[in-house]
Amino acid sequence: MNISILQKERYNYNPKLPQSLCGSVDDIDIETGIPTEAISDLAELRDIFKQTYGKPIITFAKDGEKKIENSNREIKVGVILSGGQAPGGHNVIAGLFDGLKKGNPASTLYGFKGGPSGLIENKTITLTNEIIDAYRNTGGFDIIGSGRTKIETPEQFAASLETAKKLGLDAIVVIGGDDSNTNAALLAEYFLNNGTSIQVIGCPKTIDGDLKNEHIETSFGFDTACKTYSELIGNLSRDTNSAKKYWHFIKLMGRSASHIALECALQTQPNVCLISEEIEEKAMSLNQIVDQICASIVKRASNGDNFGIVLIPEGLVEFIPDIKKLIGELNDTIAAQAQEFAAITNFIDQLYWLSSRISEPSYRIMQSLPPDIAQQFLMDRDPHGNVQVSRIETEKLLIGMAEKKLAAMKEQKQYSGKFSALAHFFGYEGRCAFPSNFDADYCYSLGYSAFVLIAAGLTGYLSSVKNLIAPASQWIAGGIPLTMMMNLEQRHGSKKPVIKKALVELNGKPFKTFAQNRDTWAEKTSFLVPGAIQYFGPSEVCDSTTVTLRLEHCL
Ligand code: FBP
Repeated sequence: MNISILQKERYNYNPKLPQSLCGSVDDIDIETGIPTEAISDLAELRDIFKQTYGKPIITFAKDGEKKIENSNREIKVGVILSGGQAPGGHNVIAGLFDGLKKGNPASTLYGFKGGPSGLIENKTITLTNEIIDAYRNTGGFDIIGSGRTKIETPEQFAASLETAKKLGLDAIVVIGGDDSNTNAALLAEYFLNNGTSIQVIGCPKTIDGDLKNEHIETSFGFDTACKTYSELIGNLSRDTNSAKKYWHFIKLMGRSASHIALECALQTQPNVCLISEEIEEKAMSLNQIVDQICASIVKRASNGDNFGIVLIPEGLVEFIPDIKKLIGELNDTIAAQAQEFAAITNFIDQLYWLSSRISEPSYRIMQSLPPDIAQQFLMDRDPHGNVQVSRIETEKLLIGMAEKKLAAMKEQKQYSGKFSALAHFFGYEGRCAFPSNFDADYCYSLGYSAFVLIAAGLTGYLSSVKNLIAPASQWIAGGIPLTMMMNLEQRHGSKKPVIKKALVELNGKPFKTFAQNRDTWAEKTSFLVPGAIQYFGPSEVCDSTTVTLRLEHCL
C-alpha cells in the first residue's frame, strides 16, 4: 500500500504504556488474586477445562509481591488476528513484538497468515522490525491478514499442535472476539492435555464492544469505530438539516449487542435510535418498532420538519422475540441437515423444504417478509453458527414498513408530511480506520501485557488493561482467566462453552442517559456533529474515551 501523509505522521506517534509496564521487564512484578469461577454452568465447564479452569486474576505492578522468574529468556511466539477487523490490531502486535524484543532481542514473533487457518496450515511470516515499523498506529489487519476459521475438529487441533511444535513455539497469542477467545481457551486446554507447555493468551478485540465485563472495560476498536461512524452520522445530520428533505435510516454494525448504536446516539443525538436489548425486554414486535419510528416522523412533520436520522443496531432482528425464535429454528434446522439444505438452490424450494421443518408461526413470519429480506435469513451461517446479520437489510425493511404505515395514516388524515428515506449501512467503513489515540495506546498496552503474561509462564488468560478513563500511565495491566467469562450456549444445535457476550445494560448509565433525552431528540432537531477523530490538539479532544466508558466510570 502507498503511504499517506497522515500515516507518516502517525508512525511518529509513541503509544503510551501503563506505568507498571514501563522500564525493564525485570522490574515488572505479579500480584495473584484468588481462584475464580465461571459465570454459570460451573460443573460442566470445570469438566471441559480440567487444566485451566478457575485460575486467579493476575495484576502487574511495580513493587508487587512476586518477580517474574527468568523474564529475559528467549521466547518464540506466534500471533493470530481472528475475526472481523478492529482499529488497533497492528498496535497489539507492535506492543507484543516490542515487549518480546525488550525481554530478549533473540526472541521471535511469527505471524500466522489469514487468521486461525494459518496455524492449522502452518502459514507464517517472521515479523521483523522493518515490517512492524511499517504498520505502527495504522488501521486494518493487513500485516498478516485475518480469518474466521474455527479450530474445531480433532484434526484441526492436532494440526495446530503440530505447527506449534514444528516452529518450536513457547506461546500463541489470539487477537479476537468472544468466539475466537473461546477457541483460545480450548487450545490452551488442548495443549496442556497433550503434554506440552505451549501457552495461549487472548486479546479482547471487536468493534462491537460486547467483549466486556468488570475486568475488560472495553474491547479494542470500539472507540475508533464509534468515533468514525459518529463523524459520518454527524455529517448526514448536518446535510439533512441543510436540505430538510430526507430521513436517513442508518444501520450500524455490532452484530448482536447495541453498544455501537447507543454510543453513536450519545455522540450525535439522532431523532430515533433503536436499542435491541430494550426491544427484547419489552417483547416488541416489528410493527410496534415501526410505530415508534413513525411517531417521531409524524411529530416532526407537524412541526414542518420532514427530515431526520434513525439509528438501527445491526442485530435488531435477532432481538424481536418472534423473529428470534424463527432464526433459532432456522439455525438448528439448517445445522442438522446442512448438506440437504445446501443442495436446494432456489428460494421457493427452500421455503417449501422449511415448511414442514420449522414451527407454523415461524413459517408464517418467513412468508410475511419481503422475499429479498427472507432470503437474507437463509444465507450461510458464519463458522461459529451465527446468522450474518450484517447481510440482512433491516434498514430497508423498516423504511418499507414505515412507508406503508405513513401512507395508511395519510389516508386517514392522521399525517400530512412528506416522507423520503435513504438507507445506509455503516460497518466496514469503521473497522479499519486509523486507531484513535485511545485505541493506539490501549492496543499497544494489551500486546505488551500479553508478552508479560507469556514471560510469566501463564496460559488460558486474556490480556487485560483497566482503569481506562484515567491517563494511560495509571492504567492497570494484567490477565483474566478465560474460563471466568464463560457459560454454555446453544450453538449449531448443541450446548457449547462460549465467552458470554455483554449486551447493553438497561440499568446502566449510558442507556439511562440516552433514555432521558430521547423524547426531546425524537421531536426537536438536537443533532450533535462530533467531527473527525482528532490526533493533534488539546488532550480533552484528542485523548478522550467513548461517552459509554465515561458514563460507566464517572459519577
Ligand atoms: P468480530 O466479532 O469478529 O469482531 O466481528 C464483528 C463484526 O464486525 C460485526 O460487527 C459484523 O456483524 C461482522 O463482523 C461482519 O463480519 P464479516 O467481516 O465476516 O462480514
